Amino acid sequence: MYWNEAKECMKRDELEQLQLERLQATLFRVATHVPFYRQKFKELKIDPDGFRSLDELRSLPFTVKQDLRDNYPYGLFAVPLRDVVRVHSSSGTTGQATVVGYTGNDIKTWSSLTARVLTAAGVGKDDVVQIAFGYGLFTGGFGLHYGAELVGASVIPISSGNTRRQLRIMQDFRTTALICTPSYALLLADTIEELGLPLNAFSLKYGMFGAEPWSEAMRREIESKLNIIATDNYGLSEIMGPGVAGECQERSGLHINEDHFLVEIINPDTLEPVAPGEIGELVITTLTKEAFPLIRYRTRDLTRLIEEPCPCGRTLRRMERITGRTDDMLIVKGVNVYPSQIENVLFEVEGTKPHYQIVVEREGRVDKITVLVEVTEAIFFDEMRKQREVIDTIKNRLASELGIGVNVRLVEEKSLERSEGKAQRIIDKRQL
Ligand code: DLL
Repeated sequence: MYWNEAKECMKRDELEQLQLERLQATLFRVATHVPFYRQKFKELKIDPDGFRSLDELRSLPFTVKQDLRDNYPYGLFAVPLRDVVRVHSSSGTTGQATVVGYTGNDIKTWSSLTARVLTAAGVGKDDVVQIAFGYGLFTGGFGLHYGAELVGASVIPISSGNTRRQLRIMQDFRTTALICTPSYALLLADTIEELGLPLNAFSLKYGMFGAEPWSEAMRREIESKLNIIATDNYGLSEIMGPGVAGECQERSGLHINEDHFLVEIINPDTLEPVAPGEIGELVITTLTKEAFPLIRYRTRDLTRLIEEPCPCGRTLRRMERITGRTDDMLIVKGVNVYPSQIENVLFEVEGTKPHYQIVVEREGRVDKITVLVEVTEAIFFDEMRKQREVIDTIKNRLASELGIGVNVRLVEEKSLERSEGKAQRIIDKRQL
């Protein structure tokens, strides 16, 4: 099932022609209306009218998060505020908040793109969709809400939090599709178990999860605990919010809405493109945004492109699930460590639960990582010898995966803080 077959299954050369035309229009738009880009183009002697091929993309300047902060709040908008009908903002936990805006057309485009992602995940007009993403300045709730209405589903805009109420409504309203972060889906699943609610009291069929990194093992756990098909979807507020990319039911990579977003994968150190199929930083140029177009935005998210065709028939290229962020990377004793590497090891060890935290501390001049991981009651209350075995297994596997020693602490089930939105996996005490 497609939402827009003509666009989702375009021939490559036609898609590239469309991308080029849309890129030309976007360059004209930013050069005319955004002083920041006008200035940059002038410095780099770029003639926005002289753009003839997508290969020339590499001559364009990058845009980074700091540029958004420097132009807070409305400096990068390409339309007057009078034409803006919606504003969203990022939380600003790692610095000054950033603000993004949408025209009426942008909202229509956004709705149609989240409708695509919903349709690819299996959600349609017969579904009852419970949106447990926050509604507000965060783009998750509203972004998927409009798409879900567009596909004709019955939408429950419950927003995040209040887990028991979520479950009651999920039962009573016969929710068939759950939309939230993967960590919140697990919390809901665990709470169902804890309350002893029978799974057949629920009507769930699909789960659409995103907004934070997760792993294949976590998908398996959620799918079996909730008896659903769980798909991954990706987006970021700077670019639009959800709707940038999403998995189809093949569940092997996220189709990028390439007719609206031009993607590149670069080496974050050299800023050069990586070889095809290699992992690097995802860079996105918006092709149709009116209020807030961005050129070569460095997402800091790490992924790789999958060139092989997908059995679902969509020709939109896929990207692999996000494996981390360049700024998530911990450098410990000179070694690069990504939380996803640790998560993968933890999940392979019998008796661990999908809840963990990585604490980084500095003792003197030496960095120390401690991984806290929840284990089943049986292990937690088992003899010391058994616990030691589990710890040693994890330590050895982490040492061979990461190349450095890591401390491991087993903690009791439910002792690590749960999140109703994005889970916080890293506690870096070095910054305190
Ligand atoms: O999280 C938008 C969104 C809402 C996407 C709902 C999907 C569903 P931000 O709050 O700006 O926007 O955070 C964007 O979250 O750069 C990634 O690092 C991370 N992220 C988003 N989706 C995924 C995903 C929304 N599927 C940042 N897998 C991005 C891994 C994700 N990381």
